Amino acid sequence: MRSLLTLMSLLGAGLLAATGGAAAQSGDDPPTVVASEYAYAGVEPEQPKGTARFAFRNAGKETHEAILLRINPGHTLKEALDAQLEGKAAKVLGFTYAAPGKRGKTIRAKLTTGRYAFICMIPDRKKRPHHSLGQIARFRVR
Ligand SMILES: [Cu+2]
Repeated sequence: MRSLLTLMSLLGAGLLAATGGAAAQSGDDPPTVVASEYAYAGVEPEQPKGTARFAFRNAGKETHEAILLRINPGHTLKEALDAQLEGKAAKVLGFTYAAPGKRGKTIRAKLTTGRYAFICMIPDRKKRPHHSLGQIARFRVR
């Protein structure tokens, strides 16, 4: 698990660096994705196109993450989850995580028309990934 977190952190840092030149959204506070057991709150089901920022806060009692996925056309979120996010079903656009009561770093990603989801892959005590317990927030960009 620790190695996955490290990998995802590095991936997230690389993505942030790659999009770091994008203009900030006029100083507005980004919407906050709030994680708990086992859900997210604060994710609007429809989002505008363009560069988006998502702040992250963990209001739960366990560590949670938010992996932002773009589901590729012709594929499903289930396919992506079944493949542990490897393969063609989805692309990881960003990643953040936070310990209980803490804030994670803000995800920044360029959104184009399509289907997206935040998921948490951290396992519970019985080794079930949190997304299998309902920690998924889907949204759409038209
Ligand atoms: Cu979680």
